[in-house]
Amino acid sequence: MKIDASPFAYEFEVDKTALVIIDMQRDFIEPGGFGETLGNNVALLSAIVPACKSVLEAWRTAGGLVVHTREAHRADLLDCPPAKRNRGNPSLRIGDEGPMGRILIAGEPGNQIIPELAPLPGEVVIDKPGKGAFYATPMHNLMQQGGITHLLFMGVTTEVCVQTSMREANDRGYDCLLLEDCTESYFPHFKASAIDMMRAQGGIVGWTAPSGPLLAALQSG
Ligand code: TIU
Repeated sequence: MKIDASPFAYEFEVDKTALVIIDMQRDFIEPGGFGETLGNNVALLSAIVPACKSVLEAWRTAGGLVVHTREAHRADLLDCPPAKRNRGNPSLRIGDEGPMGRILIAGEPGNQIIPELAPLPGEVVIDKPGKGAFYATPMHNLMQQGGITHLLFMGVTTEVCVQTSMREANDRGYDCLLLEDCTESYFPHFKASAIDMMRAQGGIVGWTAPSGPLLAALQSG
């Protein structure tokens, strides 16, 4: 398949491509979670949910591999460096009890992916202790075993976990496309800048495109 993208057309084969949905978990999208403890207005992020859902459903129908990530720490916090826990003096720290359970801890209610985008049985779910999907996770091994060469990115936040993951993927040799209307930041100008910098210099980190051309390509097979 070939779709219009920036800085030029993006070509991929569905069976060698994974849709990677970064951290669409309650911690970032709902009040009372990690995003809000950092001082952010979380209301901005839910606007992308319908577009993400359309892409996810079309991708499932096409039979493509789906990967969901969650920023998640062990209950004993052994995978959470004190520097991360203390940075910015948040109102509630990672591991503290919040309105949706312990902040950013695997298995807690706040750590679940929002119901609209919930993983289906058999889809890959990666719990990651860092901002990137590759650091201290089996992501690269799983993609290599699955013959995946191309990654389509959605999720939050654009300039933090999405950008970090896409840069990690680019350095490992994947051709990456970021879906512009399926990613969001607490800072709209950071979203715009992150998109610009990733596709600049001939696609130095990868490609970007709105979801429309992808949906159209998937529908026409
Ligand atoms: N704070 C912020 O913008 N993001 C994160 O801490 N994690 C993710 O982006 N998932």
